[in-house]
Amino acid sequence: MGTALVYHEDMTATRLLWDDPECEIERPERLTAALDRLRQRGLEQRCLRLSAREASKEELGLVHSPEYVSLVRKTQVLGEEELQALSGQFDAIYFHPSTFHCARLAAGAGLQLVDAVLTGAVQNGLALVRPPGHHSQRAAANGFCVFNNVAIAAAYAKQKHGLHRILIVDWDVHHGQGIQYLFEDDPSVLYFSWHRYEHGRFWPFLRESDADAVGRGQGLGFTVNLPWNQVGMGNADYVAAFLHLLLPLAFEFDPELVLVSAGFDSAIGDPEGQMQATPECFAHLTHLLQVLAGGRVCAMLEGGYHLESLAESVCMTVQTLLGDPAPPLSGLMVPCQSALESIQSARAAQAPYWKSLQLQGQCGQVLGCRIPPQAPCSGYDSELSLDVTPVPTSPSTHSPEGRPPPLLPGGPMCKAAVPAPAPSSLLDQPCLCPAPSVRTTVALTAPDITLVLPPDVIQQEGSALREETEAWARPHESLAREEALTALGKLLYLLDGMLDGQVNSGIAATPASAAAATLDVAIQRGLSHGAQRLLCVALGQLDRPPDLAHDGRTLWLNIGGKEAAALSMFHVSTPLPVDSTPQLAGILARVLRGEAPPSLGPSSVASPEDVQALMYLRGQLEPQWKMLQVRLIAEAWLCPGARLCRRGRWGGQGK
Ligand code: Q9C
Ligand code: ZN
Repeated sequence: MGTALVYHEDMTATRLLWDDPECEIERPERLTAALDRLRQRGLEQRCLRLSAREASKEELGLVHSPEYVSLVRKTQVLGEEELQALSGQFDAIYFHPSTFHCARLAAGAGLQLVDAVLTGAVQNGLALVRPPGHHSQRAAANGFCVFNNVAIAAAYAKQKHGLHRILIVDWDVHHGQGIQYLFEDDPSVLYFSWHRYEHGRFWPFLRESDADAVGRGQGLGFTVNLPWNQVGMGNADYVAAFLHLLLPLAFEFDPELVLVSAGFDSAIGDPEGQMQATPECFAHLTHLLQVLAGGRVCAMLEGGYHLESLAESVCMTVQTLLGDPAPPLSGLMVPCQSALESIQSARAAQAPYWKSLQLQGQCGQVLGCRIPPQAPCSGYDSELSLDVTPVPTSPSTHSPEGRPPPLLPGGPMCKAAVPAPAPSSLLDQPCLCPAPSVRTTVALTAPDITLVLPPDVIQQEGSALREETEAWARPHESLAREEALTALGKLLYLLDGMLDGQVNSGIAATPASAAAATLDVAIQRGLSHGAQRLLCVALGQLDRPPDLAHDGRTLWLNIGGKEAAALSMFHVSTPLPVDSTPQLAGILARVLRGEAPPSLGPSSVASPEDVQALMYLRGQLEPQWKMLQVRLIAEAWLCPGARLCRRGRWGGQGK
């Protein structure tokens, strides 16, 4: 459906006219650097370009007092000394004769973006604006922010478009206290912010930036603060914050629109943030938000002061909004202790207001699980994923930093990431892997499946050579039948297309009786033809268990399996109910093509048995899979359910 890019050159006009070390980082080049890089990457050209308009007095009045708007209007005619004097009345603010015009364009850009998304002209978009907005308050400029662009957009989406639930995700490294103040008693706006906090010793030094500020009155639980108490937070910490805190609440909230206060001072290299997340991380954060609100995501620039890091991160965000797959993340995906403490304290503060957190609070920990495994296993990055039953399929490839390169030349790996860049050059080596030209292919023509597919999915004509297919099929009795053999030939051809980087994803149908054998072949083929690691997700029960090599290269997840069991950290099954109707193939195809999944609706509570099964599995897997860890180790020792763990099948063996 498309991505809007809202911009106006006039927004480069406002700038600092006097000496002020605190404010000098907010400069016009921020916009030009981002835009130039978008052009250079061919990303700007792929967007629907919209010229920003000025927000009206009434629109600014949605969140600001008329007196404050008049005050800012008057700065247009002030001389430099008067501008400087007025600026001094606010914290970290400069005014320029063009500030009022720029700030009205910045707010107006957000409104245009919201209009474009909510009228269905585009699916999502980014407004490249300055001055930024999230620190600005009803009657005060603050922290380079004059009008609160994102807050105005939220109020406008409620008033003009009649929305009832808006999620604001503020990934800027500073606390958007302006947005918090404006919506703290409003349950229709869920505000999430992470920010450098250092126990209150970082700007803006507010008590109300801490995790225990959760909103007031009707808005209790609709302000979510995640204070980072150390600098150096990286990809794993950011992703953990999304997975363990933001997303559970966001799914339960079920927003109709997602607004992003997209500050990139939270990225590596930024002098303000001092954090370590690489630009690719913003592709993943964006991607994680795209599953919400039917994919209606409006991002608006806030901070970001390292021009190179900013430009790269903006590209990652836009590229993902456009539907390109997210590039691999560098580094081990292990959140640091301080990040876990912050996430846990925010979860504890929010737990009274959110069912999704209450469920996860239950526990089934094992004392034995606390012992570290022999091999330090931490992150698992699958390069290929197979999703099976009722129809097998697959997306996404990567070669993360520090991992061995693909076995075969010409594999799907991002060429720029091989060989792995030195840690210091993370920013100099943008991942230039082009998205494959074919996004989704249908390999097999089972008539009932073809029916539910989107019309523009490409039907695959090709098949692997007959002899080769027969050779792969030979060890498997269930693959002897002609029908199964034909299906296998098409699947092998699809796999090769993916491993060569020509096809991004695909769906193949196979006879149910041959499902397990087909998967065995697909896994073997994938691993012997260039994939380092492979994720296999099976929905429902197969005709027999898979034949896994247990070498850690295949991660097997059976949803809707017989029982909750972790046979190893690489072989997991849960008994959750699965819906495997033919329509599932249609939804799967749309999502693989990059469409947003349908909203899950107001959250229903999982059954106690399902929750128990999941908690049991989490207890089993947490010691090996560091990304599952949300509790502190000390806390887990005290956990009353800990005794359960002694029954863990392999939790206590790692000594
Ligand atoms: N070194 C935005 O990013 N100065 N505003 C902090 C601490 C103010 C940041 C000084 C930073 C304002 C939108
Ligand atoms: Zn900031």
